[in-house]
Amino acid sequence: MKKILICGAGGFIGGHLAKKFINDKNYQLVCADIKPLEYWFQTFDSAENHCLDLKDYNNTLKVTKNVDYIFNLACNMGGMGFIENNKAECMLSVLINTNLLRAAIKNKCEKYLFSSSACVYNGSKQNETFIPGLKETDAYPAEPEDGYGWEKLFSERMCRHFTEDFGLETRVVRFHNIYGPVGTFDGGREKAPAALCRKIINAKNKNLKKIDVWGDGEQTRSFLYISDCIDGMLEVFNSNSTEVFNIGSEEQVSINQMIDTIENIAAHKVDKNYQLDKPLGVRGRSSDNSYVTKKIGWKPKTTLKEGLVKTHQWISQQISSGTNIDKFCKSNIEK
Ligand code: NAD
Ligand code: GDC
Repeated sequence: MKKILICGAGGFIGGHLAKKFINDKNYQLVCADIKPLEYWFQTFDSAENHCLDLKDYNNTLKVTKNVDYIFNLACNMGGMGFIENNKAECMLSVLINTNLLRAAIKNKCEKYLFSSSACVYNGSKQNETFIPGLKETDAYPAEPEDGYGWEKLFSERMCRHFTEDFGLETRVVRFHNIYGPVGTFDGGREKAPAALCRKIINAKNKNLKKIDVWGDGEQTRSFLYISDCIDGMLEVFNSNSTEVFNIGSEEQVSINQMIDTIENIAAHKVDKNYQLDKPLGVRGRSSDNSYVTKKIGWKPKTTLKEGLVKTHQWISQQISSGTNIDKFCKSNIEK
């Protein structure tokens, strides 16, 4: 039986990963997150749950004891509304990865995965809409997103050097805008798919005909559904390659096109109030999956429409029930 540690298990991707492992008798699951348990998006009583700050080395030593596999999904992050306004906070997440790597060596852990981001990609390659998909090599020459992107790129390289110098098996995945149910959809950390679902649901519920949209709506992205994210991460983890791989979608759309799709799902048309002073991020971004498909054999299965139907339905249920709104909308990580 292997012992697995999920760091950031109280979050969106970590919660779905924990759910994937919790009923597998081959694994003993340890979950760690800085949030109090009642704020975890998904909790499992049969897991060993720790509420602690992984920026602290002693805490990383504690949770990695006798652990075989580590998935580091812990990071103080969010959508553009968060990372553009909390650059230092985002960079402090480097302490999580650094201390987890040190603890992994100390506790002789077998394998370590780091969740990087498409925010490492060179900004000058993302100045147009509908750009060619970004290949893994497009991270250099380095010009990542300010703050958050630099931390991710630095931490990628730290993983590589811990493999080269200390022999730790590391895996690195570069996630491109992941969305789906059981994640943040309000409060400032939400990303565009959840934010726009929420705005259209609220407009329909209040019979409003207009929503606020950040930017001119022509900016483009690709969005990967959570189940594809989990599958891709595990295929990279179980591979024998220590290279960095895109885990993203190649279905590039404009924000306006995504809004059209959500309007059709919600059966509610809205006008858009374009707010050009809001955090915009890059002009265009999408993943090129040719390398990860060739080397690992993974590619996404879920179309944006299919994923948005499930995401819209779940957010709609949260809003109408009102039960767990705080859990999914209050960013309760202390500064
Ligand atoms: P999330 O915010 O839902 O989950 C991250 C979790 O880490 C949170 O529950 C938070 O409480 C926890 N955390 C933060 N600081 C901590 C600390 N010091 N100690 C312990 N726990 C701490 O984010 P997510 O969407 O699940 O992302 C998971 C990982 O994937 C992160 O590393 C993120 O940067 C990366 N990523 C996500 C996306 C995406 O679109 N969701 C895209 C690119 C990269
Ligand atoms: O926040 P995000 O999903 O992050 O924004 C995508 C685009 O949608 C931006 O241009 C944003 O201005 C626009 N947008 C329009 N309306 C809204 O109401 C809204 N809310 C939000 N949030 N956006 C809106 C992300 C990072 C992640 C991660 C991924 C990796 O950048 O925030 O931390 O690293 O990239 O791909 P995005 O895609 O710019």
